[in-house]
Amino acid sequence: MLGNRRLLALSAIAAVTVAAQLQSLPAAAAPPPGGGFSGVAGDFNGDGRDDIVTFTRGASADVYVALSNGSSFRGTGVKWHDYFAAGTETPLVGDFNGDGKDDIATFTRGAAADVYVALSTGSSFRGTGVKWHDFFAVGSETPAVGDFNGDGKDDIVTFTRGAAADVYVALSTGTRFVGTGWKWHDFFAVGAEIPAVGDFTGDGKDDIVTFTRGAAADVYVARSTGSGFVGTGWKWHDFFAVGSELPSVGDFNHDGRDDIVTFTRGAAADVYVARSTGSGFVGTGWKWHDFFAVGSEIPGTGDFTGDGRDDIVTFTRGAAADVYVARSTGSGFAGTGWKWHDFFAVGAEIPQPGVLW
Ligand SMILES: [Ca+2]
Ligand SMILES: [Ca+2]
Ligand SMILES: [Ca+2]
Ligand SMILES: [Ca+2]
Repeated sequence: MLGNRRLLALSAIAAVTVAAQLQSLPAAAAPPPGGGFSGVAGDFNGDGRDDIVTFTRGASADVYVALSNGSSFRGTGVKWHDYFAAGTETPLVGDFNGDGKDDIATFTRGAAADVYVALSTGSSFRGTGVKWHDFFAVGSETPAVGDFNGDGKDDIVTFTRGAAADVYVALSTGTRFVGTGWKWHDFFAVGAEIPAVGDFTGDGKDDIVTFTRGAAADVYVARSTGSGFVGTGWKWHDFFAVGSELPSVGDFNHDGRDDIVTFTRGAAADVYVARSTGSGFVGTGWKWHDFFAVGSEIPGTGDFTGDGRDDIVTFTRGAAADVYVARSTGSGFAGTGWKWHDFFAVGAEIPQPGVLW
């Protein structure tokens, strides 16, 4: 933790040369404090099935993709970019130019607060050093991705969290993100709460959610109007994602409204879902899987089978680097020990989708 704080402080000094900084970084360090990945999956070749990507970060900054064929992820060592998301940058996934193929973005954060995008060609990510915004997600803010104005092009959001709890958005034009200091909410995701993005109302514009976790385990939503997030203190669930569980988002029953999921991990490895009604999340203690994302594995969500219902994935990482999927039936996740890849997201690489905090 101390090491990470030191690295973050270093990254905040713009004068530090990239080369010197990279040499001081361990390959694939943990995300800096205040960062976070809410776990959005991408369909990189546009065939309707979500795929997986992993970022080595560090000095090599390689990006590998394995494509879903509906029953497994294919491809080992297929490099889609050879220098993206260096050091401890925060890489995320979204379709930023709206062509139906998901792309990648990386946020340097710190004092530079640059945002770079590489667009998917369907078989690689194109572009090195293409800056789409030069001041977004400053310091230790938490960036995320969603289509907040519903124009088919994914936009970016950043949460300051802490006491200010401000939320800023920059909209995609298809070639860059516009808007600096456009505050879409001034009190959301307070302190160390965990924010995420999803279309909870089902109107085509992505909304925001925040999980207090801990003993309260409250869940709040603010709805996008296309130019702001409205609603303060709209509690959509009062007991979900307890303690240090990892929450995420997906449309698990394919009704057009995003639902919420929480992974207990550890030895219990339970998975609970509460489904959106459009104005609240219903269901307490609805266990959709009783042994998934064990120990400290990295879980995520996506429609890997392409049937419109979001499924769940888990990455063991480390030396085994196994990837398991359980498929949504609309009322549960089916499959235990369905290995979809046996060597992906090795060591401490950052896979997406993957919820890391
Ligand atoms: Ca695909
Ligand atoms: Ca795209
Ligand atoms: Ca948009
Ligand atoms: Ca739903």
